Amino acid sequence: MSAQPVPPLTAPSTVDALVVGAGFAGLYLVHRLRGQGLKVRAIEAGSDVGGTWYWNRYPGARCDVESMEYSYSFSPELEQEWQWTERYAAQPEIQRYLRHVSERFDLRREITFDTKVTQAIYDAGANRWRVQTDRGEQIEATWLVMATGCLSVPKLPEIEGCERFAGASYHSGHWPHEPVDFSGKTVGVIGTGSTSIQLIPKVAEQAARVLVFQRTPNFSLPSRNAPMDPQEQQRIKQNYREMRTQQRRSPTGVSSYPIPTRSALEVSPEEREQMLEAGWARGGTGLGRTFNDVVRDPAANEVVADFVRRKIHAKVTNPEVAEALTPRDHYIATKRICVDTDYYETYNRPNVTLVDLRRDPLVSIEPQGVRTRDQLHPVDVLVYATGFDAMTGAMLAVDIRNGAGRSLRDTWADGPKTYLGLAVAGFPNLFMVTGPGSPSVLSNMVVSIEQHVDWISDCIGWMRTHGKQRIEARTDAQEHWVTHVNEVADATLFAKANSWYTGANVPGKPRVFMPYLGGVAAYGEKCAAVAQGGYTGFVLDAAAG
Ligand code: FAD
Ligand code: N01
Repeated sequence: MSAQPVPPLTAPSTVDALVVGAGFAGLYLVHRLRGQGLKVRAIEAGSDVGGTWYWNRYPGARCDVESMEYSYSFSPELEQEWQWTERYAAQPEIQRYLRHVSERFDLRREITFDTKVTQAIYDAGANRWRVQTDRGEQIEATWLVMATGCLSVPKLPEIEGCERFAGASYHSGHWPHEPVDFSGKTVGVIGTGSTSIQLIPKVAEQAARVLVFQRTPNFSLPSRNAPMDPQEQQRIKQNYREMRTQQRRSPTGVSSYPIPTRSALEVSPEEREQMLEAGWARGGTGLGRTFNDVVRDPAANEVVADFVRRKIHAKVTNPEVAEALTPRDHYIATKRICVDTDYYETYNRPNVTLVDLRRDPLVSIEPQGVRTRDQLHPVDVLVYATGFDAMTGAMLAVDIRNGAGRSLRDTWADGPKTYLGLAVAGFPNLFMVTGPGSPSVLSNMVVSIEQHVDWISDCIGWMRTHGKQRIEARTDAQEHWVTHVNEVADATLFAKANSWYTGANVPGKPRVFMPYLGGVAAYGEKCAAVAQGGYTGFVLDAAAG
């Protein structure tokens, strides 16, 4: 993205709050801030609302937190009127839901679509953010809230020759709106993360052949997705308030996961097996939370990893393929655990071939297909399911500068530092939703988004009633928070994995464990205490820059 401002075509428009992004976070921000009497505008790069669920339209895309939990809690009426049709909603349904929210709460009139924010410069004298868009518009705002998403910047692989490919190619995170027809085609899929694990079984049903190019196998658990049971839906609706309270009191923002109380090493092998079988049968990511030490103790982790490895071998009929699909290079649950419908079973199909890039490394993309060291694999279509520049990518794609002219890119050159994942020292009146240093991607994100939006909106409301204009995180409070985030991460096995949580998937990105592992409940209490203390750790009305 260009850092050069485009000259404004019109006089700057002025708002109280500018929201960047119109996914789950941006929509709720518009609703909350406008409800407090602020003049609000949202700018969205896409042509519609939805964020993740607008962009990721690949076959098989769906959530892996159950639909009844992966939804807004702010409106009991909305909760009651919306009917989910599946245990885990698919992308079209989630996008329909978000469109419904945007219409029901009349949010669209505040949103400008097909427009990217390219630059935001804080004018200390005026206490205003001067924001530039790629359409040449300048907007001035007292408050700038980045609701730009943790997984919204698709990452293409650093493979030589991508541009030479003669067939059609797609990145999963930028999928076309019209359905892609794979009939009769040989399709190459690069990557085997959560996205591919959802996509491959669907593509294999249609395509003549699928070649899966796998560099690192991942652990995947069965979703047990099913049509929503109307009685179960009704039961949850009757108890929604209680469920929402449980979500906020839980470590992950998911009320249906039991909070583990026992070590994997303190139960007998027979009982362990029964507990793991129960988690496997229940479906979803809850299996990873069967014991309380899975992400802390390598021996406990091995108990769960070994169980899943045995399941992979039981599902895949060719033992060589099964072994190639079996992760042995990282602790289970320290990379985002995947959830699937018939992923491993798909490798029993005659039209699906696994290309193990650890044995035969990928060399280049050629006009006809994918070249590995040992051979050329001709394909008609290429799917890049190669992930995202996660957590910081969208923030840093915007040229954000403070009153002293210092950019966020320079400020975060050694990795992101934030106070509570909400604010950055030196950047007044700038907030992030689910920023690095908050539970974000390690939680049910809708719960974390609502908590952040409520905190930000309450903060702005408090500032206005207390006659304050400027809020800025203190450097010492930020340092203290960053140390705490690191200490919590270092006490686990998470930081040992080469995952996007640490930026390891983007060459040159500083290796920092970005999300906060202290859990949704503990984190929420800390944020609430900061607010109740009159925004401790922040300087109010501080000089900027
Ligand atoms: P997003 O939905 O990413 O929205 C951000 C928006 O900001 C985007 O529309 C983008 O276009 C816009 N934007 C960014 N930069 C700019 C700019 N400079 N100018 C203008 N607009 C900009 N989380 C879960 O908790 N459970 C799940 O089951 C789950 N499933 C997922 C499945 C997939 C395929 C993916 C990719 C992610 C999934 N997630 C899941 C994470 C998901 O991203 C969040 O749950 C949630 O949708 C994020 O909402 P958001 O509004 O914060 O960000
Ligand atoms: O991306 P990823 P994703 N050559 O980064 C491979 C959420 N999500 O889009 O591991 C060959 O996980 C890379 O290989 P390696 C969820 O939070 C949720 O799948 O680097 N391969 C890896 O296999 C998730 O974690 C759902 O060796 C290359 C893959 O590409 C996040 O989004 C569904 C390569 C990228 O995997 C991202 O998931 C979908 C190269 N040069 C997404 N470069 C749910 O179910 C990269 N790869 C809720």
